[in-house]
Amino acid sequence: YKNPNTAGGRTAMVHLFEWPWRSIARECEDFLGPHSFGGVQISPPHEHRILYDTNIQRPWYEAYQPVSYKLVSRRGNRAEFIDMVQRCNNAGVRIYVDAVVNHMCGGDAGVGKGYGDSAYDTDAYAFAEVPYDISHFNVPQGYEQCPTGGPINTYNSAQIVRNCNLEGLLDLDHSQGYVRDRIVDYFNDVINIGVAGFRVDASKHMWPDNIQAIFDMTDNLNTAYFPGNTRPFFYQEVIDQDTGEAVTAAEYINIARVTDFIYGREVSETFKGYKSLDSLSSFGIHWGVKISDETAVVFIDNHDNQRGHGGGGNVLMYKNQEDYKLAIAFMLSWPHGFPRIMSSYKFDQQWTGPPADNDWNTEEPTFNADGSCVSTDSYGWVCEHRWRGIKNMVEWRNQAGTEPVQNFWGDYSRLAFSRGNRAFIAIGRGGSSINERLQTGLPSGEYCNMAVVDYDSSARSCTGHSTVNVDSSGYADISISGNSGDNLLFIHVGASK
Ligand code: QV4
Ligand code: CA
Repeated sequence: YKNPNTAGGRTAMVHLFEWPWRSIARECEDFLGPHSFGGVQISPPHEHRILYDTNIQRPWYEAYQPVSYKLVSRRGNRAEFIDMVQRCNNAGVRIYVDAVVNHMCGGDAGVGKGYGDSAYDTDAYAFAEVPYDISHFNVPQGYEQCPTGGPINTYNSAQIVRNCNLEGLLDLDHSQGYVRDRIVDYFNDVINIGVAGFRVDASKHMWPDNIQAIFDMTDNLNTAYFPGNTRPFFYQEVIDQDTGEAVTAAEYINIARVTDFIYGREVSETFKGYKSLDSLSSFGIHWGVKISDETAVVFIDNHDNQRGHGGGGNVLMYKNQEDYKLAIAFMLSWPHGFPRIMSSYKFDQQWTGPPADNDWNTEEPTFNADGSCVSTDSYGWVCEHRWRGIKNMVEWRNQAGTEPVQNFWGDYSRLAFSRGNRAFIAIGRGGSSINERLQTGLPSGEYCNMAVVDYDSSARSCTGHSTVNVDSSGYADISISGNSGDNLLFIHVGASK
């Protein structure tokens, strides 16, 4: 379950948070496929509750309140979902589903209908379309099942964390074969459509044995796109920041991959200047990061902690543009974990939903001539994955492959290294310039500095003037000013003149 099942050695994914399915299909064809992105984490595709009031309007987090497993959501219907999966797979880009199966919607919902018209009654714990009834939930089974009688009010008890309601969301009992079967039916439905894997939301709030049993009952991936007997990719959302909680990531690492929340915090703090950049030379499992290379999904920020919750605090995000770009570039350069790039929309309140018209139809991203997404200072899609320093680092990582870190050089605010003889990167933070003759590890040649130019592979030329000349012994003059826009330099064997 740990293999991301990417096509052709691709090594990174992007979370297109709240993007509609039709926009993702187009992005796979026009951008992600051509730029060698491995996959997309999509927002939850299942039917969800519709939340609205005049203060929070239509918050993004209604998506995390399931009403049924029908494929109809704010982001698109079943036909659009199928079309997206097909077109992305055909572009060599995998789809990973954000699966919310720990719970159904909040107990405050009452009687109503979900986005796809399916009825629910949370007082009766009834979800007609699945169907679930009161016997399938933990809290109604009494204090022996959920000792608080309702909410998760402490993270010091595994039983409370796993059998009580997270934020008032009605908690399912996964020890029951019936409940497992309904979840497996949902997983198999999207597997048969052609998805490659799943982010398993709130895994911390499910018992590892139950998760294992559910994963083991899933079908192999669709042979229209994947080799026979390919297992789905699973990565479990477990927030473990080493604070002594009852539930730890270690309980999940033998099952499938796990999201590493220490990684992003440590890299963010380093690029904010709390630690020296050259201390990153030992970054990874020996540095305090707890989850190993082949088990971690790594990221700098996610849709929760960029809003200050879900493990919150101290991570860089798009609002810290330059330091953030460098942190993402470092993540993509470093051989540890399967990296996920966050692609956001601008927000001021934590509940703000995606860019939308007056009827809450999500707006499709549109693009400027330079490929960036159209937005104003406070509104619109950010599209971090289209920033040149980020999109070209995805290709850099693919080119670096499994080569090790070599030729590490650095000090408090600068670093440079190569990945074997295939790729080289240099970073100068906070105005720290680099003017050094450094060993790049690369064969001699004239390489395009992909941090500031693009590469035209058919013409074998850079679409700008920034190049690096590597001599026959691998040395080159490396020069950056360290100021915004000129704080990053990277070259690889796939882009030389
Ligand atoms: C309200 C009241 C409660 C009351 C409840 C029921 O505030 O006191 O008990 O009604 O009457 C929202 C609201 C919350 C609201 C609840 C139910 O914030 O106030 O309760 O819904 O209506 C997202 C948001 C949550 C949101 C949830 C459902 O972040 O705020 O809750 O969606 O809409 C932990 C977990 C981790 C989790 C993280 C946020 O270990 O697993 O918290 N992260 C994932 C997702 C996250 C998502 C969920 C889990 C839930 O990444 O985005 O929560 O699926 O760290
Ligand atoms: Ca639970």
